[in-house]
Amino acid sequence: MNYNPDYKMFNNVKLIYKIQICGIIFILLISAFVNAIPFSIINHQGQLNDEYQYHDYQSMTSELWSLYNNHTEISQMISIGKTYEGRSIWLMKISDNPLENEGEPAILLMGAHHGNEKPSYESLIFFINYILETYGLDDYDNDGDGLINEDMFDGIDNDNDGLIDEDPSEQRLKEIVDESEIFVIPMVNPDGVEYNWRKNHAPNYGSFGNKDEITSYGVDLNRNYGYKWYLPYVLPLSYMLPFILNDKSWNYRGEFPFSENETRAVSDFVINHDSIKISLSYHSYSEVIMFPWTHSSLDVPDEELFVSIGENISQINSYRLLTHGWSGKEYLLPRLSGTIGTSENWLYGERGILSFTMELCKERVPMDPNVVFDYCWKHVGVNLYVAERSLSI
Ligand SMILES: [Ca+2]
Ligand SMILES: [Ca+2]
Ligand SMILES: [Ca+2]
Ligand SMILES: [Ca+2]
Ligand SMILES: [Zn+2]
Repeated sequence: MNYNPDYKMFNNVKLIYKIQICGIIFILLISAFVNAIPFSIINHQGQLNDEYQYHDYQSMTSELWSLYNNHTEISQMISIGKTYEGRSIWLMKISDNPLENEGEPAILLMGAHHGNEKPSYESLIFFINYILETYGLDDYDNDGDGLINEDMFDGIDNDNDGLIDEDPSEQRLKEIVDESEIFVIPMVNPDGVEYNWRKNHAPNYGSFGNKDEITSYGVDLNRNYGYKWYLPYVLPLSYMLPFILNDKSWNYRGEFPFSENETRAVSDFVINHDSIKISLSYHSYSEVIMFPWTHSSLDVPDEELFVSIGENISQINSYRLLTHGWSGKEYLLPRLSGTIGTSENWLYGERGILSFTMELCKERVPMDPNVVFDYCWKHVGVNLYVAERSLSI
């Protein structure tokens, strides 16, 4: 094993015992959930009229432990660090031989850099659930139409029955899991999730850390990654300086690059795992797919590769691939309006990882269960596609 000391594999036997008892209840709930989902999505029956119940940090943690305990042959729970308020930032590794570092092509999936963007982690919890519960099953007829695997994950209605991707291949899923390593951090910012707000919840002592008393709380973690971090001082107007430099702003980027526990936890993990080829960082909302640079309208060196992967993702989830800024005019505004300190910029600029921003949904937190199932299901397909694509990079 090659993890640095921060990455503690949890081995508290007592706790695991307790969780196993809770786990029995959870397993019943989860299996009902998982089995019900594909059909409710596929049939669009809309029988669940109640508002969807999103996870919180505690229910996610319990569920991940329970899933891990039931699938230790292909998963590993790792704490990559702790938040200011002491919550573990959980990473689920999914692959065969999970305790070994096999150096297989890897992908990194992240949610909740912004704590109030609930779909970003919900879709990843769903994904973990689906993969762990499906792995190793024989090919089966998911939609009960008598045909097996007639409509795979590709965003296309392969059998022309009006339903999209309703019966994917279980064998293909197993092959992808066996050949790659899938790292999932559903909640990068658990403190933000707890407070249901965008930033983390570490205290600020003035925008430049020069005050004696707490002036506000929280840093926008997706402005805190250290790539070309000082650029705004050269071109201040393009980079929303008043917002990123003000500790009370929702976009406050912190005192210095990687000043926050959460961004350090992610970057330490990435630096120690150089087999990561592609990353998807989930946010909500607006149904778009973006990629670097976020600070510039220049093409990236791997522009064609980004566009080709982005177009395939777009085929699966029907989101718009944003290649040249919000203005719709090439080079008028940089992608993301000149955003400094994003994980995408750092992952690609420093680590060479093909990093995408995924903006889920048409609203920040949809409450209609059918809408939730729909974006969750689509992005199982997206995540599997990306894992498979990483094998040939
Ligand atoms: Ca079928
Ligand atoms: Ca199937
Ligand atoms: Ca179909
Ligand atoms: Ca299909
Ligand atoms: Zn966001």
